[in-house]
Amino acid sequence: MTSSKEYMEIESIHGAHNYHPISVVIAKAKGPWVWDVEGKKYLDCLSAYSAVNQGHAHPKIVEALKDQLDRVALTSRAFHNDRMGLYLKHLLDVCGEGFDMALPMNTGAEAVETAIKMVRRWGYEVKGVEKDKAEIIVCANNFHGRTTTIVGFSTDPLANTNFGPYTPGFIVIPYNDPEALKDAITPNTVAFLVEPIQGEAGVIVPSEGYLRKIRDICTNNNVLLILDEIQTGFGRTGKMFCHQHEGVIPDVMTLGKALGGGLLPVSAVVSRKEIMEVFIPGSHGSTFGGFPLACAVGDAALDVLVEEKLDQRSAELGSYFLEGLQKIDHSRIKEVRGKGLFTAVELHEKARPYTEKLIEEGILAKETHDFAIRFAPPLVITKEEIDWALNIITKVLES
Ligand code: IF1
Repeated sequence: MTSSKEYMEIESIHGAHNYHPISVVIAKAKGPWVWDVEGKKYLDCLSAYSAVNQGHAHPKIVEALKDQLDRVALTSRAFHNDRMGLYLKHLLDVCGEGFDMALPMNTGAEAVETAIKMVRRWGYEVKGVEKDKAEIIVCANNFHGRTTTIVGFSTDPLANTNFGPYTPGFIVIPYNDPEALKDAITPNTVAFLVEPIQGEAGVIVPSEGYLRKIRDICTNNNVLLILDEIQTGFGRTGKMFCHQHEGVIPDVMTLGKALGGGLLPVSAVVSRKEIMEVFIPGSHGSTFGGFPLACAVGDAALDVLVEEKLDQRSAELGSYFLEGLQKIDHSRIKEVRGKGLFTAVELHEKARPYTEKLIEEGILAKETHDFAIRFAPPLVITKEEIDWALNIITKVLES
């Protein structure tokens, strides 16, 4: 048998060094648990950055994938397939009021790129912005993906250094600052692209009322509001979508991660018909976007979220978990924050030694931006498992 160390060595020789993973080699996973090559068991508190909300290898989603494999996996969009229409209808039902058309893609970054193309076209063809003058407002410390256009408006040097020249037409404002949005809007502004909670920035929860304020500002200025719910969507924050906490509806929403049920990259943009209809045949697409296998998995992933009420579970267990984290008593803790099962503990010191200790103790968690540790377990986690985790987290952070 090959050891974890050997797997890491061979990966390091042959794989590009665009990551510095924590030294755990995962070989198996089920529900909220994963096992390494040596058979050691860990509680997954990252959930593949919220792509595994339904838990690893959920039987219903695995079965849907296997069934579809026996029928047809891939058709391309040159032909229709018998899964896509029903799947998109299902997705829109789950998205609720305000969304009546969807465009399927694969990765989150592709969904964001799709949204960018769509609102630019809307700007020229509906709003009447002069050719090539469209502006999209984004926030500092955003994370929307890794394409050249998207990293061009990132403010993180790790993500964007020496990848220029960058795509023009993006204006950066501070997060959680409605006045800055007002000031940045010009007649050429077509959209405001923002995360309802900033994930990569360290689970930054904006002030109560922020989403309502930016919704109003966008509406009053004929600017489209694009919410990137790729990480916050599908129950992670205690509602099916994070914007539902404030009862607002974006014009455009990007979705991904948990839409693939932890099995496949499945993403989508949802919006209203009059906006989505700027796409005509030939203007956008993807070889795999909307492929039958993804639709089958997406359907089952949505079923599991709804049937198991994972949004409610996230709300209830999330408050419980957050309370537990807030009870941890040590001066090294600067702040504990979160919504639903999307939480982070920010320290006054570097977090890496603590994530390493947590891993020794059987909890997979990852630090973000040096000082914060993100805790975002699969939403199928039980209260008993949370108690077990809180015990260990408390011990490690108070040591
Ligand atoms: C990596 C971060 C999380 C996202 C939002 C779009 C995308 C993401 C709000 C793009 C992706 C992932 C990417 C992944 C790590 C992870 C991440 F730390 F990088 F920022 F979750 F916090 N919008 N986030 O969070 O989706 O194209 O990756 O499917 O790059 O290692 P994608």
